[in-house]
Amino acid sequence: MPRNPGRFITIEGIEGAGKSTCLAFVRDRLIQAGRAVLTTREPGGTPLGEELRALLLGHRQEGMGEDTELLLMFAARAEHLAQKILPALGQGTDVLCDRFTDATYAYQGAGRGIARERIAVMEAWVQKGMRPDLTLLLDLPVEQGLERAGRRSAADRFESETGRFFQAVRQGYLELAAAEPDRIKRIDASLPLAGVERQLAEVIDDFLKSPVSGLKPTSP
Ligand code: Z5A
Repeated sequence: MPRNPGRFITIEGIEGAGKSTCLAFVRDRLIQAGRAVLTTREPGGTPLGEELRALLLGHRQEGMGEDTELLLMFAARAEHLAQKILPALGQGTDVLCDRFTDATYAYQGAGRGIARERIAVMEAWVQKGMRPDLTLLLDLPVEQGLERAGRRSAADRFESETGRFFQAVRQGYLELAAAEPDRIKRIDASLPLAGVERQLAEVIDDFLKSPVSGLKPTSP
């Protein structure tokens, strides 16, 4: 008998929202529920994807054009899907990914100003209708996210963007969540960690009660 496909869960949010911190909590919650889980990230997740990530985030490519940036994000994603995400889902393993295509709509779309329709063309081409089953959007005021992120190491090419850029990215994420409330769950990430984890636990537990949906088609 064929196995149920794994579930594809993504975590999104602006800089310093707490994605890496929360990824471990969500992974542990899924494992406690008896799920096999693969964690990964974008851009990256494969040897080629990690090389593309270094190009995308590094300061050596400061003048990178926005179309180039968009195409490299999707090139990394195509590799990631083929080499890692789809094989794992096919074996019944849940895939928990730090960022995916919602980040492209938020950063390259709302942030850089690339038209949504152009991103949708790339999404359809690379993903062929495949989308996350659940997306956890860690939302908090930009100043708070930047303050948290500022406690860490030197800023990469994205982290060096202005507060205005991140305001546009946050707004972009909130619009995505408003358009797809069933898939994208907004988590108030401004709270202390225990409060964030409480919300995550509730959403994950509800999600696990729902029937396995497999790979969701892209909405028209
Ligand atoms: N990008 C893109 O443009 N287009 C795309 O399609 C994709 C990505 C896929 C790399 O992503 C960049 O790629 C990203 C967008 C772009 N650039 N930016 N910005 P990334 O995910 O690797 O980079 P990031 O946003 O900088 O994520 P991060 O550095 O991993 O931050 P985070 O995971 O959201 O936060 P954190 O490391 O878990 O937490 C930050 C600090 O806050 C840390 O000290 C924690 O201990 C603390 N923290 C976390 N939660 C809390 C709470 N609740 N209270 C208090 N303190 C907390």
